[in-house]
Amino acid sequence: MSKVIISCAVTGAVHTPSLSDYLPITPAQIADQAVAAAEAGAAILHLHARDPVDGRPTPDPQVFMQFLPRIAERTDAVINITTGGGISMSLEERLQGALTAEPELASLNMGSINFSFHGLAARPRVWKHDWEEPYIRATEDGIFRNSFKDIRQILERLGQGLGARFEFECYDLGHLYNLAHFVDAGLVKPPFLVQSVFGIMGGLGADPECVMAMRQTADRLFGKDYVWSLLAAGKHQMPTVTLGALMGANVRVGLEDSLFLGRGQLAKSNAEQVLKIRRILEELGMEIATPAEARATLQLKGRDNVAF
Ligand code: KMH
Ligand code: ZN
Repeated sequence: MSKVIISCAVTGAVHTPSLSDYLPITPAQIADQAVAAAEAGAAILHLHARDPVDGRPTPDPQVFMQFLPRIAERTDAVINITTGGGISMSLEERLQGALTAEPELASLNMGSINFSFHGLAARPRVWKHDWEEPYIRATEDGIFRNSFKDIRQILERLGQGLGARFEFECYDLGHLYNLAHFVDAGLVKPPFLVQSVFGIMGGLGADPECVMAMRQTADRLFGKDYVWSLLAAGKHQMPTVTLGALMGANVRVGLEDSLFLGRGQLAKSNAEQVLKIRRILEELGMEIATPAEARATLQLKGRDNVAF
């Protein structure tokens, strides 16, 4: 059995500061939590930036550059920059962080979907910032746009242009077929990382049948050319990634995907979630991949070739 690569998605653009006091916001908080997650066993750190003052997701490359070097000097974990950004960002904005940092790995969302989390604003709460409640509620009417042209441009600019590889985020079976189109077109070369996403409202549910369907479809389309990983949102996070790991997948955890450690228990840090999944995997007899092993598996360009 090969070793399991743990990714940690440290802050994201779904959750807002009022939902958990433990969500990292400032560059120092993002850096500290990312480094601690790596020390806990995460080989890959998936990163978004937030406005240091009000916690709003930001595409500003200067904010990325306030935490990327701080992380890089303290850990050799692979740094993976989002190109999904946050709701209402243009494609150009979404690309700014990765174009500036030239990372080894960047996320790439493989289709347009309804990506909704308006349920997070369902119950009354005291909001720390005015932007949070409308931001969350607006997702009921939002579309997360990732057209074929958008995807092609990201592959050309970041992949062919800057040597990045991708975390191909697939929320539905059709997204695997979209990826197959780009493999056939020669824009995606093996080995490529398929991050299958479960439990987002607008995408596949976190049922075992869906996990199996994703796996079987990816096997059929890509054979041995792909490296499989999965994440699941909210309460599905730990059970579903454990199921996936038992089926041979790599796993992603982190506060971007769930604010919780267990039922009704907020995670106090990203590292807590990494330690939990690590404990489960090791109890089941699996070994955890180091950053060097993740780089070798994914054939990444290496830390010497990034711009931070
Ligand atoms: N929040 C995740 C389900 C991205 O950064 O490109 C999706 C995500 C998107 O990670
Ligand atoms: Zn993300």
